[in-house]
Amino acid sequence: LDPDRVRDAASRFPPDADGDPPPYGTAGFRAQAPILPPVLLRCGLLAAIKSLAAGKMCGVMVTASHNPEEDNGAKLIGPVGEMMSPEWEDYANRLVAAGSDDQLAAEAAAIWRQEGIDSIDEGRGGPVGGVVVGCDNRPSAGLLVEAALAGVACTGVPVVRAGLQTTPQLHFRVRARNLGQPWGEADYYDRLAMGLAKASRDLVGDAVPGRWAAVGTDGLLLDCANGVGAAKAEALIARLREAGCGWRFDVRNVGPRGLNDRVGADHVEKQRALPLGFETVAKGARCCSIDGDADRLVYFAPDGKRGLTLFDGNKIAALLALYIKDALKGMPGIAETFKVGVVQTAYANGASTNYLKTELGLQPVMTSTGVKHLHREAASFDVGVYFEANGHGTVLFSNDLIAKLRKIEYEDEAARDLLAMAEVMNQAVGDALSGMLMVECILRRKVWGLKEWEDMYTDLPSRQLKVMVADRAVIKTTDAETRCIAPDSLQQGIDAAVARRKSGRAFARPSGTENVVRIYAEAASQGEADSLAKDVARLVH
Ligand code: NG1
Ligand code: ZN
Repeated sequence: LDPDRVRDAASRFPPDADGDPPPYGTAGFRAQAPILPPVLLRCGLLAAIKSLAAGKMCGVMVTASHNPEEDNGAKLIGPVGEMMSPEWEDYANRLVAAGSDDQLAAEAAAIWRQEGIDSIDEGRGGPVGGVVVGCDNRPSAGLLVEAALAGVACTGVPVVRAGLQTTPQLHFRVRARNLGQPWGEADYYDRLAMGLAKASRDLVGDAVPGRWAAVGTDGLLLDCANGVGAAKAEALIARLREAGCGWRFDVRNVGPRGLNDRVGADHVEKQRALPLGFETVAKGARCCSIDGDADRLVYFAPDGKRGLTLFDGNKIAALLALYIKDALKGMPGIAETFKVGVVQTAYANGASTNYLKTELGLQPVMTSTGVKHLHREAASFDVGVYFEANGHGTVLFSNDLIAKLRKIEYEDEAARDLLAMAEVMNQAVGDALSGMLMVECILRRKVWGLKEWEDMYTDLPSRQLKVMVADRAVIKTTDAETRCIAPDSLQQGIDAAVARRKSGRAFARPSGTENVVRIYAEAASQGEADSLAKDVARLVH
């Protein structure tokens, strides 16, 4: 690594003199866009080192997901399309904390040595790697992409501009390239369209299958949060049409203005409010929202009183898990050897956890918030379903299982269904467009309207609050963030408040993406859930 080239690149994107650099949070770096160019430079640099260490392509996605348009951020993508491991998050923090150009050159050189890049390269006869940089449609993207590219280029590692991409598309691309599979954007749409044709057993040919029309369901209204997912959803739908799919989609909130502003999955899930532009949609219509970078998906139906019925990540996970369980019933004798698991966080509604246990006989695994934790757990199963309540999730299939299914796919319909599901569901990361196709497919296959889906289980009333505090880091948690171990008497207070409510459950944790403490409460009635959340908020203050 040539320190002069690192210093040169860094001098073009100097850090802000005042203000601390942002820490690596739940899903990468996030902050107001003006302070981010030096952070993106460092992300590019780190992704380049990672790609050399692995001898594979890595990625940098410039996005702040569901956060306001003025914010931006970076998600780092490892060689199998995964999020960076904790060890590399530490490296990222070290580079971002390096204020001066000299400090940066020294830190980068230290990581380079620690990873033994020079000797790896000699062994391979020269550097192998590459970094692909993509972005969402925020106005600040241009400069931040340049900064990331400069960070890569100063290492000599080849860089690729992917332009506008959804986060899951970029993860898909990195993973597919490194696996030697078709990786272009068109290949992404092809895979989804072909997978859907198989998963739906050619139901795609019908606009509205007769039996299904009887449950009163029609096309899907899609709220794209005015984000990058709008154009990509349209491209996907065009590809579905080409493949003969007659399903109706009505794509709304297609931007370019108003990103995440009272629209999108986060708004719908957290505010339980209709997105802008859906005020006059008929009661009971099937709608879904994705977030600003299209890695979250929630479904909803207007209730006719300006409110809505929500189908959050847990409800989506329950539907997917039921479908998988049903498919496995079609392969007796073999299915018992497959390990099927569902991964949730403490934000999962207690009723969903209960449904998975009692109705599906699954024992959900609980992890800390953040998809990287859920993903890791899910990957330990043959079929691992994971979803955060906010709608981020997917279904992972082990290589071993895929190989077994391939052997029997010609004689076994259920094996074909599962293989098709593995094609539709993004195997790298949660993907709103993948999830949407799979949900649409399952509802049609089951001849289910929203009513049937809703009736799988009834959510316990819940409430989420955010509390501003001077220093959110004073709150420390354990047991997958369900219990506080600091400050001292906080957990005792929460326990006492919970004990005063019927079926109460509550916890508080510092956010990893915003300067707030998040409170979650659920109880037998909405009034009790609300007052429990307020009590906990008071304890946190
Ligand atoms: P924080 O801010 O750490 O709660 C939020 C979400 C996460 C995850 C990240 C990344 C909630 C309660 N938290 O994290 O699930 O999606 O953003 O986008 O929704
Ligand atoms: Zn997102």
